[in-house]
Amino acid sequence: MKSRDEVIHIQNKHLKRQLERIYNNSPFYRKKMDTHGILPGDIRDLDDLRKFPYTTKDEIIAHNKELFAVSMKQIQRLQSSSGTIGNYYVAGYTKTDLEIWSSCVAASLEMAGLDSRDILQVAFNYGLFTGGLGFHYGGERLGMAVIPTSTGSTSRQLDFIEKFQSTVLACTPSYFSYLTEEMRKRHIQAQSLKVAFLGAEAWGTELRERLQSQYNIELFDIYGLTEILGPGVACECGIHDGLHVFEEHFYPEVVGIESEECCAEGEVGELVLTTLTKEATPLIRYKTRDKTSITYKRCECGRVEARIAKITGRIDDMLIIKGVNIYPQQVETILLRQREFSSNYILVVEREAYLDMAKIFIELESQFQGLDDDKRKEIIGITERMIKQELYISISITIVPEGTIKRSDGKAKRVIDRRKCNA
Ligand code: DLL
Repeated sequence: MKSRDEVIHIQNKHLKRQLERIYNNSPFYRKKMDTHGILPGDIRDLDDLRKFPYTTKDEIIAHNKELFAVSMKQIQRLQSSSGTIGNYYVAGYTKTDLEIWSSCVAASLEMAGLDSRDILQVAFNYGLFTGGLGFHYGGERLGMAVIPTSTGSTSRQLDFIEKFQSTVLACTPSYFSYLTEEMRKRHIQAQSLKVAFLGAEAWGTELRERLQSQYNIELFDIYGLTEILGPGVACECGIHDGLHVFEEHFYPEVVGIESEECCAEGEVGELVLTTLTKEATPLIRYKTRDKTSITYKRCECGRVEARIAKITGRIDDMLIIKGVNIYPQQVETILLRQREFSSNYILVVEREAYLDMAKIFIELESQFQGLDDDKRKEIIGITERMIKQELYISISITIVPEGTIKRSDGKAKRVIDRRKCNA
């Protein structure tokens, strides 16, 4: 394993080459650097990088094609983030970019102790979304048998696990919750499954504890985004104390959400990423809008790479209800403290007579469907009080029959903000 100094040395070397590349080949960055009077040689190392202006999502969507630092002839793949026409970002990959991507995903799988004897079932969507193909090539690179079940068709998904004894599942946490719910209902043991990689949306430690206590499956959090790569920017090791960033390829910073100043180690802010080796669509100091903190302490596993804390949501997802700022993830954390509540819920915000009203509709876990009215009232009361005490807002909770909340095989939609429609 490398020392911290070696990692920084490699990063500085890559950064130098990256700045030359973008100045010479990316019209977007050439213009940005000229506007700010920056030449590649002005930034000698990572400390100097603070002089470089941030890159935002709005900018890269507006100047998507000018951002490319290679011609279409050198492109081997395009992937894209979701979004309506005119509001999504397309990332390009050269042959080298694809090799680096699969090596990052393969390294993530290895961190979980997996190898070529494992069978990886990829239940992320295949297509423009990076989850499916990202895991697919990462698994193949490690020599695993890869089953591209993609999303949907839950019966077939479970059938494959049973028939072909998949040992690893990769999907969103909400789809994993749904699959385990179905396994329980259908009395499927799925004993071959030993590891699941969950990512593409935020999920808390409460969900991990709940799922791991029911199934003997070790859950690994994997993070990534289309703009930077796809899955494999950072991943947990077996210690599960933060996600190791693949720092040879991505330089992470955490900056104040309002101040945009660099945060101290451990302080929560916005994650900013620089791609150090990406050839086709390089990004410098990209503001991800994801909330986390960073530590450079050596992990108990021995690795020295920086670790980011579990992402606690997107800054854009922040809701202002009656003037109070809350993140959906904070609500979920409180809900899941009651073991009777399932992770199938929806938070509805609306405006009634000029007042914001927030309501939660939630299902009970299957084994608690028979809960009597008194007990239902009790857990509702406890949870409503906790929300009031911790988030300073009143949210009413209603328990709905099992199956009412729409299940998701991709990123789940947990919030309906009707105020936006009425505005
Ligand atoms: O979600 C890439 C991915 C696929 C990551 C599969 C992990 C597994 P996008 O669709 O571009 O790419 O969405 C990126 O999803 O900025 C975060 O807000 C969120 N996100 C991704 N991974 C995590 C995670 C993929 N582990 C956006 N925890 C990011 C929390 C995550 N949020």
